Amino acid sequence: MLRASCGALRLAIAAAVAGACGGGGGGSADAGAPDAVVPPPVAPFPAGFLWGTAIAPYQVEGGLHATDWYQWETLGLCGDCPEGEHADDGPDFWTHYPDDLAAAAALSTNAIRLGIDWSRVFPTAESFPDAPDADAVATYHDMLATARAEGLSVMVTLHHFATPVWLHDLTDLDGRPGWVDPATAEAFATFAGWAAAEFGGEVDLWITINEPIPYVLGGWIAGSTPPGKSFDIDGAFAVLFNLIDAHARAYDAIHEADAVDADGDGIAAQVSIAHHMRVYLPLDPGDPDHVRATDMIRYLSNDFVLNALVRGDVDRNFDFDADDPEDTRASDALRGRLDFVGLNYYGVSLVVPTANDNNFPVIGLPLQSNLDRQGFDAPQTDFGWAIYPSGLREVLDELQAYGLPIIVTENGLADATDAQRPRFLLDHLYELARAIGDGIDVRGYFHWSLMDNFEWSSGFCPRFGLYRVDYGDPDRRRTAGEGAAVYRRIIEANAVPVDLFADYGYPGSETLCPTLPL
Ligand code: IFM
Repeated sequence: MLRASCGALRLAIAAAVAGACGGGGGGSADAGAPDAVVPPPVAPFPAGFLWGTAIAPYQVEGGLHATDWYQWETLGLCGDCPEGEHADDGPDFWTHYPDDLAAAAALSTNAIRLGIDWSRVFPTAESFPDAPDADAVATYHDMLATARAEGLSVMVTLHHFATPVWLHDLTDLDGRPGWVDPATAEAFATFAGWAAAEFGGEVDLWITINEPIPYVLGGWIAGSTPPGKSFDIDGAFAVLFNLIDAHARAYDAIHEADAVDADGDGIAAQVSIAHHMRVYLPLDPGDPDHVRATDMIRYLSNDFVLNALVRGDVDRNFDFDADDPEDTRASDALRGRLDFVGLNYYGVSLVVPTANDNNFPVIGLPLQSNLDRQGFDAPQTDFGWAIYPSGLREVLDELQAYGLPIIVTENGLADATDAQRPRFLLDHLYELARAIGDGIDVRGYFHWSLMDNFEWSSGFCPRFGLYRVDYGDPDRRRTAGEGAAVYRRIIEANAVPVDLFADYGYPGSETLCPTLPL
């Protein structure tokens, strides 16, 4: 069993946060200059490639008061949240969705990833599962119909961080403990089956759970998201195993309930998770402890959930295999439960090792912020994240071990001025096109995000949108940035026009948003 010190881990997280709050954006000295030399042309994207944007209910809809996240924000439970910034004051997609979906289509996209919020359709325990809120259901139907009328195939997410308060009540965690309770996994499968039966005629692409690993790390290790537990190791692994189980059950429920081929491609439903993967690099590659810590984090973060849902392997003693008596090997209840891999890719983390004196299997921690202070030379976003396009290819290569098609379900950056987004898009989509040219089966790309939105415990400072939202305007006016124009040019060419590289570089970020660990 590998061991780590909670004290040391806390210190490392504190260091990451302190680093994040102290420095400016920017990057290497010449990072703002466009390349003098344009890269060689790269093969076009395949016909039928899905070009999309992504959003999530709690971050854009407003009014989701029957969630743990609403409690987190409004009951003063989030110590680090920016004062006075609430999801309710966000872009109000719930009202503006007809215009927003038209704006998505105006980018020439042919797909959108959005969510159907569990608490919106089932606001109370009593309503679940037989008495959904009729108005909410009708609005979601209209949203889907509007998207399709705009020429957008819809990918629906069923759990994107927010959980109904009747399952996860931050004021009564003993009574309603949420995802630490296997009953929540069962309830989620019921919800997924209900959603597939209700909306399957309009939807073929389903994401059950968004980013299981960041969800666990934020809520039960870093304490930066509900329920705000710090280094609750037992809780973290209980939640992780329940999320894996929940996906597998939901996968079966969706396939059973959704028999309608909405887009006419012969397949009624394709189901996955949105899996966050990063590149992890040792802070000191010459130190075996750093390398070992990095391998463990990469394994837990990138591989663990996929091993379970593709192969049925759960390595319960964290020794890099599923061969031991306590492990689960080739479980029929888990394996084969991904039709594709939904990949959320945002970049790179350096890893520092920590002492091993408790039962936490991670022997190091990723330091995401201000990587330049650790000798890492890359431009940074407003959120302090290093821009690392080649890492997209690295994680795509890692995914080849699973033999599944891939859809990039999220990729993007916080960039309030839209100065970096054009080049970010060019660089990441160039990597993607090259990967496809080299034979990697990538079927689509969804940019995070369609419009600026509520970035969880970091509030509104990080602006991820292709459309800028004016939060000072009662109508939340949207304005397309330069990134939107470049994204549209790429989509319309169905290729990366390499001449654009000469026009865009990475100017230093002018806005610095406070970041959270992980
Ligand atoms: O905004 C989030 C999203 O909810 C999940 N993936 C990462 C995004 C940017 O942090």
